Amino acid sequence: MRFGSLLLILAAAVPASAERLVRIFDVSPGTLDVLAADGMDIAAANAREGWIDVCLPDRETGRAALYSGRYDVLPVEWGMLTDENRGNAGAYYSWEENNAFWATLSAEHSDLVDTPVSIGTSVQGRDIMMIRMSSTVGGAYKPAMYFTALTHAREPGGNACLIDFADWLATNYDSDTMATWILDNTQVYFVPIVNPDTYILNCNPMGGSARKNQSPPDGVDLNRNYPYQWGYDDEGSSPDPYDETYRGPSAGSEPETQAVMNLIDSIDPVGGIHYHTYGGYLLRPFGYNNSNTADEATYAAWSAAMTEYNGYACGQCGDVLGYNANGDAVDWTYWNGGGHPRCMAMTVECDEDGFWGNQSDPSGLEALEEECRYMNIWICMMAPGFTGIGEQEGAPVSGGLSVGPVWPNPASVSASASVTMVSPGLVGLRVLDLAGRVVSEMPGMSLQEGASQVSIPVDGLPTGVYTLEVTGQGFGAASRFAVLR
Ligand code: 0X9
Ligand code: ZN
Repeated sequence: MRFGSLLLILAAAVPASAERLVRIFDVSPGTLDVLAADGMDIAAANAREGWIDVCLPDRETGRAALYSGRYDVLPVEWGMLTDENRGNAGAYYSWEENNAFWATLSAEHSDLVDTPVSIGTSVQGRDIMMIRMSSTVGGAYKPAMYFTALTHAREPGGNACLIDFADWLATNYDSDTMATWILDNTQVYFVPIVNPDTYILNCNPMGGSARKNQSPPDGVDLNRNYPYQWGYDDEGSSPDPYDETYRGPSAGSEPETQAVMNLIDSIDPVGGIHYHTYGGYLLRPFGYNNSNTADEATYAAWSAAMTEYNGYACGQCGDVLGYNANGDAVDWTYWNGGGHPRCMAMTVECDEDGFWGNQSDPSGLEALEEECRYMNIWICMMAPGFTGIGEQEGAPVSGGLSVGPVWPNPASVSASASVTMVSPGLVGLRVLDLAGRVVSEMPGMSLQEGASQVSIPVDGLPTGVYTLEVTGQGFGAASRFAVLR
């Protein structure tokens, strides 16, 4: 007892070394390189507005003057947990609160939420937990979606967005068309805390803003450790073990990286989001050299639709943040050269004030969760209809007829599909929306034996995921496709 109170007094007498976020304005394109060369910890950046936030020890905030005539020392709670919020993460969710939330969600919705399972252990031996959600309704093949958070241990806003989305899905299943469609047609995999060791340290006792994992001597930046183009160059990714963007001794060296990789390689997701904070961005590959992927047109269209309401800035991280970064999770997850097909992977940088800005503001956190929820819903409803991304080619032959994939997919002006008949006969073609409503019906047509190309009217359809249904001679077949406007 006496020993315990002595420890408490000592702890109160030694102030934690406070870290402050400092916003440097009017930065030129080269400023980031200079900051990185000086070993500065970049917290966030906005290339279009010309500012960079850096993390500096409390007594050294004046160093910002070296880089610009204009800078602001940001409020202390933007950069760290305040004393009263240590241990419980304030309005955010601590490690313990996460464990309780996911266990309760799975117990209360056991038909929708699997029991949390470990997909690997961290450097310090903590379980990295994964939770799968899906309903018992639906076919044998249900495409996977993935969502991760807290790769960077000081970014709890993304974790809150995952908790909100999982809770929304479970609570609204059967009453909301989109929640029902997502759980009936997909499997949603959550990894809410990729980097538990440092997250726990950041919550208690440090209240801090550490980014890397706990690998000796100073941690590895897990978002530089993924094997695709790992160490391509030293821009935004460092070979120096003491740098905040240290990429590790080898590609995929870290147990936390391996846990996420093993999961993605085993579930072959069609799409998903790696959550980070902050700035208000929706980012897409490639981050390593700022080049477009083969799916740039689709990424651009999805990004515009996903940010319709929250106004997040979209693009590659080189364009939006102003720096490239190799070895990051989104490039590797998109890439099909590892153990999974290519996947429409994206990064969200939540729009909030610093890392811990909503710690005492639950309403701010709720607003953040809501603005991100729409992006989560949208990608879950769109990615499964995007042929070539995981989707099985066409639909299985059902009795006397079969239908191939709709092309192009996504469609906008016109589309067609190949219908194969075992014997000549009359067929009916309908297009259904996600709620199963008939949105267009074509006049019955008679088809010859073998394959015929039929055109599908898509010009009047809004952006969304649809099913082409073909029926005839007592049989039916279907093919899913997307329309993008
Ligand atoms: O630098 C990062 O790892 C991310 N920003 S953060 O402030 N959370 O550290 C951005 C990574 C974005 N990468 C790609 N779009 N490829
Ligand atoms: Zn991050």
